[in-house]
Amino acid sequence: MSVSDAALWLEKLNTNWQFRQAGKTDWLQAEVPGCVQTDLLTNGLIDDPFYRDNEKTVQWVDKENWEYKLEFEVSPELFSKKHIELIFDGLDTYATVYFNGSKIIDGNNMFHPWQANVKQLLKEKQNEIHIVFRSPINEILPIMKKHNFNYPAATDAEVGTSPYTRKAPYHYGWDWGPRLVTMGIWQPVKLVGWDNFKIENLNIITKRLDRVRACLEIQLEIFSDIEAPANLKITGDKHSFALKYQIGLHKGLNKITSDVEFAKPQLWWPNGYGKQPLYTIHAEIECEGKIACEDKRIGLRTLELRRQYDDFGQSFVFVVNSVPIFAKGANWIPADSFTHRVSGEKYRYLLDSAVEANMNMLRIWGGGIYESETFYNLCDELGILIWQDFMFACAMYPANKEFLDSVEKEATYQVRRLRNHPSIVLWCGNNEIEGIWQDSEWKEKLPESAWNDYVKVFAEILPAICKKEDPSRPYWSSSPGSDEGPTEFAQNPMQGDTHYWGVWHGKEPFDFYQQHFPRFISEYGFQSFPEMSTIKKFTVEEDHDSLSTVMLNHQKNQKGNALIKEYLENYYLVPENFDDFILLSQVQQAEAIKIGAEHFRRIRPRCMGSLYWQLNDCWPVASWSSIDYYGKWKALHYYAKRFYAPILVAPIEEKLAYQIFVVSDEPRMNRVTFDVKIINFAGDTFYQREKDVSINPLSSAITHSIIKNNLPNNFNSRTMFLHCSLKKEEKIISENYLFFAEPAKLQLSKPEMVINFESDEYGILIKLNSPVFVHTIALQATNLEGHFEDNFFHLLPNHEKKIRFKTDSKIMIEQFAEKFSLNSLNKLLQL
Ligand code: BMA
Repeated sequence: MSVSDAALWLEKLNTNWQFRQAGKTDWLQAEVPGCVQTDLLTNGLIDDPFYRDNEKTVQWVDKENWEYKLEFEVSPELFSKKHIELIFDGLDTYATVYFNGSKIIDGNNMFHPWQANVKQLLKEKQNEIHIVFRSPINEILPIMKKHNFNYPAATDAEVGTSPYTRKAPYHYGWDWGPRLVTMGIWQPVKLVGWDNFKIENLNIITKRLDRVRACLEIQLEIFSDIEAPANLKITGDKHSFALKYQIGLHKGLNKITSDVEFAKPQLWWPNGYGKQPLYTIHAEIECEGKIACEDKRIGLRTLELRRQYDDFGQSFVFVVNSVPIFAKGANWIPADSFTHRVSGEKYRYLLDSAVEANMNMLRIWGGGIYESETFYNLCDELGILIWQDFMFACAMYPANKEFLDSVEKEATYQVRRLRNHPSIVLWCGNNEIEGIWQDSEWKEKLPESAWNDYVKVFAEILPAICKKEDPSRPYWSSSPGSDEGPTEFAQNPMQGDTHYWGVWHGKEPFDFYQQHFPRFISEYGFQSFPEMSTIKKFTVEEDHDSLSTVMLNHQKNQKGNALIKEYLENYYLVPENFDDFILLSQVQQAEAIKIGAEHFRRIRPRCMGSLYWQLNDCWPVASWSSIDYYGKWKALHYYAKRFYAPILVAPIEEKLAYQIFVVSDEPRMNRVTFDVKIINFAGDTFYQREKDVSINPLSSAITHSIIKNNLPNNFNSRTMFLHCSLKKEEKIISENYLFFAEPAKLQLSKPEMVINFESDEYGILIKLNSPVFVHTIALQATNLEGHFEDNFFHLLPNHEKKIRFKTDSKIMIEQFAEKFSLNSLNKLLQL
């Protein structure tokens, strides 16, 4: 299509912006997309809020007003268009926009675009956009004063203004996040010019689908200011279909629907169940010599949230293409306090890491942001299912007309934007509000109207929008929740999803996970510190104490560091050395979550989902994450790769026996060789069985039992352990351990390790061997770019283990050996 044919002309306005403190300072360079805090940082006007306890020194920023301006000219092509719109994809948040001196926008919600018709105001040269961002705190304080009660926000770290503002809740502080209340142009800005008509929307609905045939409904919305005949072309790639016909455009919104059918559609599957083929649907309209087009990428799958009555209550399982999927994954929070800094590479790295850990679902938690297109596109490509919360969390929200209108606009925009992503499988109203309402003093302290306000947003407006704009997906009012709409008991093990925090917040022992039988667990978690290389990035030597001001500022769960210590005292010991303490905190976290995750998988189909809290961090901090802010995998992430393996061998101690379960998420039958041993740390075998077994598809079953009474007389719980493995075609596909006593009670020998290095085209190969059992080996390569393919594993006596350190940079063995170090529980637990 040539330039003059295009009905639409777009010019980006993301460069040459300037900013200043309202009316006060000189104009300085600004970045768009961006925010005041990062602009101040780049201009050297504040210190890095992530460093030490600088967060405290930047709290003044959100109490001030800020101005942004841009002077620009436009091309003759744009200038000549009949209609010209200025579009801000996102303004954070209270923003008044002036265009060549005229006020055009009064923004109050960061979660949907703001746009204005600027045709009459635009000049070819010397245009100016001027925006005043008002402090989101000062904006709300007078409103709060007027009311006889305030809507509570459980995690707002300051005055509690957050529920009144449609802005990412975590900006106001969270129990893993700093309080950095941003302001600014957080999404791209553009001018869009068009003549005669433009495509407003392209939406594809799967009406019927199986392996034989796909029936789709294509919905196209065209806005036109002329009445004329037009040629329409809609095509799908992969030889699926092509439609061509004439329509008559009328003035206003033209809604066109077409049904298409084609044979042998390629089905889209979650990770682990098949491939993720994606179809691109292309719509093109030609009228009076002008052309407008739009593409949409979709995946073909059926979806059902199956809630059937059964022996345990009511199921809660996502069924994709008729296969019930055990959801394995974690909760996703924004990957930065300043989300414009999250690059495509960072999204890719984090989502690839999720796939490497055998995950197939992430929950986009409601205290953050609706994620970027890049994020959802990657999830579509990788087969990661998305549980999508709306952005409301741990607070009660007002429901006056202005607020409800704003929510309605936000939700309509987001549902329309995201509904064609096959990865998204659920719309959920909010995070934990129903649960907190029931369990806290809110119920007593707040007037009844506060609950009625809740009902308006989460039981009326949001479900109505979902039903209208996207009837293909289920709506769930709150997580945890026990029914579609508000319920009396949010947490119900018989139905719905649950959050279980007895382990950690409730100080319960790890094995209490095994006393819980949820239908779907969408949160459970345990904290640890990020690794030393990360800690060193925000500290100086004198901060290296868990009680130092700086370490406490990077721990937002008030009792967090004390809890980590308390659990270490119970299961391990509290090392005096800071580095060891940090490392052991990671081992402890990994072991805790492993106990939970394996239990939830063993009890399938009663439980059909395990999403631990949380995958990632928004800054360097002690938290529940399995990957830290700098992308470093904690011990938990290596563990997740094992406990989320498609086929898992998972032993458990019962009263009279050790039961060894095999859990399979594979939709096909498998033949494997099962092996179990009880051996001591020196390698002597006391019990062994090996057998070939068939594993049913999508199943969990006991494969072997060892009756305690049949154990040898010289059984010793402190020097022996159980090892089990599954082999397929001579390759170990899952292996696991069961210890008969807490780690601190085990009589582990001093490690005597033989370590050899070899280099190959992928990096360095490390070969480990030991005459005695080595419990939880932690490998480290200080200051080297690259990562270990495996880490935080056990080493069986006299069994060589090879691990590769993968790196792109050329490195000599001697250089590597110098930077390489190794730790283990054998060393850490020696008193
Ligand atoms: C959960 C989440 C978050 C919180 C986490 C850890 O319930 O929903 O609100 O960060 O607990 O306390």
